[in-house]
Amino acid sequence: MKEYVTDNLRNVAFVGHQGAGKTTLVEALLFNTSAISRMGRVEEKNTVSDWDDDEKERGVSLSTSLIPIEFENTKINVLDAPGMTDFQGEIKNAIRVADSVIVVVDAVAGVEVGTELAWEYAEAYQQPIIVTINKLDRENADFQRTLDNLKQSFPDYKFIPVMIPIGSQTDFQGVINLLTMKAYYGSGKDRSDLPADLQAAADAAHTVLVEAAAEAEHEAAVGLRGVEVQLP
Ligand SMILES: Nc1nc2c(ncn2[C@@H]2O[C@H](COP(=O)(O)OP(=O)(O)O)[C@@H](O)[C@H]2O)c(=O)[nH]1
Ligand SMILES: [Mg+2]
Repeated sequence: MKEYVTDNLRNVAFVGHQGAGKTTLVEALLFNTSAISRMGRVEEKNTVSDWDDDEKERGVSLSTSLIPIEFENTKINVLDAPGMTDFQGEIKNAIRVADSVIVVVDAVAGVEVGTELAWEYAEAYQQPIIVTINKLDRENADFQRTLDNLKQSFPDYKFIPVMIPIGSQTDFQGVINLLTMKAYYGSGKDRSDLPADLQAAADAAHTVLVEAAAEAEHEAAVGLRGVEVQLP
């Protein structure tokens, strides 16, 4: 792997409740950046991140794996942390050493104990948080319900979608990126125009995103931070 200068290095912790899909997401990122030619599956005990025999046996992550991913001249050191609350130390340390945190949430189960625990640590270390709502292809998955659940669970935070789903459950087809205002289907490599029936919803969500970015920029400019927290 080539050498990267600090400006092109990112350390990102993947956290969330056990089974939300963190390890599978890391596998998909490795596949979509061509680091691997075939996507492994947790059930097949052949993912890159769950390399430990105990992890393969139990089908869960037991310790934090460090997975380098290269994307657009940037090296992203992904810290795939366990989700089980037994491994709080691993979760806390992954969050402490990261630059930002991705909280993975299951769109069927919504916010779970492991989600709250990871959020607490991310807040304590004042980490920027990105939420990935996962498993939208599963029965009973609901993007809006999960978003509302997040807002209720973490009222001090603003949740602004950057992508919205196309279809849901068995009809889940892909996502609309509200930055590029393009649709991405399947593995997401190919982009296309928005489906006509989602144009209005995408325009409205795009406006909310642009306004939130402008507001955040304004807040940053006037130096207001809002919530003060005590480290545990
Ligand atoms: N249907 C569906 N299953 C998923 C998805 N992501 C993960 N899974 C399954 O959910 C289970 C837990 O996934 P895993 O990546 O180990 O979750 P982790 O504990 O958060 O690392 C595995 O059986 C995965 O195959 C998804 O987007 N859709
Ligand atoms: Mg895992």
